[in-house]
Parts: sequence; C-alpha cells; structure tokens
Amino acid sequence: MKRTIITLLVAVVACMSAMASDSDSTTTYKYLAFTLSDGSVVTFTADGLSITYDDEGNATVTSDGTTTVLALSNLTNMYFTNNATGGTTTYQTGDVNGDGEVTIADVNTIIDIILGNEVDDDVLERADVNGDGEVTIADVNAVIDIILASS
Ligand SMILES: [Ca+2]
Ligand SMILES: [Ca+2]
Repeated sequence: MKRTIITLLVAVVACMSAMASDSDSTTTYKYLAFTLSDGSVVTFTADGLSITYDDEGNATVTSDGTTTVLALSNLTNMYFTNNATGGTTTYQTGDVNGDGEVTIADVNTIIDIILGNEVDDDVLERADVNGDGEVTIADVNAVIDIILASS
C-alpha cells in the first residue's frame, strides 16, 4: 500500500508542476478527476485543492470547502480536466483552437500547423477536421465549409 501512496503522490506532484509550467499558456485545468474502481468519476475543483494521505490507505481531498475521503485501493485513475463531470472536454468539429466556436481563427490555426508551427497535441488532434489522420489543406476546406454552412 505504501508504494501505491508514493506512486499517487508522485503523480500529483507531476501534474501540479505540469500545470505550473503551463501557466503561460491558455491551458488551465479547472478540475481534478478520480476514476473509481466501479468506473464512476468524482471531480474536485482544482483551485485550492489539497490532498492528504493517511496510514489506513485513504486519501482526504479538500476542495472548495468540502472534504471527501477516498480509499486509495478504490482509485484507478487520476487526471486533470475542464469538465465538471470528468472526462475530456468535447469540442465541436472544426473548433480547432477550442474557444467554443468555429471561425476564421480555426482556419488560421490549421494553416499555422501546415506551415510547421508547434501546437498542443489536443489542438493538433482537433486540426484533423476530416479525420483522415493528417492535417492538410483539406482540413482548412472542411472548416470553411462548416463556417459557410452556419452563416
Ligand atoms: Ca474556434
Ligand atoms: Ca485531415
């Protein structure tokens, strides 16, 4: 059990430092989510979050004035998310930059990628609008089609 606790602690520290080093970018996660062994997900507001571990194998999570005790043996996964109910945030097709709407800015983001500019992996994933596995001018056209269809 000690090994599990240490592994979890390392994971938390790694996530926290990833968040800290990310502070210059627009990626800030709002929630920390735990997947329990029954497949359900519990989320906690990441702001002001504190997690402590005790000798009985429990993690006590304090967030937003609420304290929740979770058995470590019941946890199967932990990740940061912007979705209050856990899981990955879903974006509408063509919203490459993830700002909630499909606009010319998404076209520009795809063109940037085609020109070789580095972007986050999730942006790169969404940039393949037509889902053929690569980011090309065809994806630019796909986004333009979406913009034209909605206007
Ligand atoms: Ca967008
Ligand atoms: Ca594509």
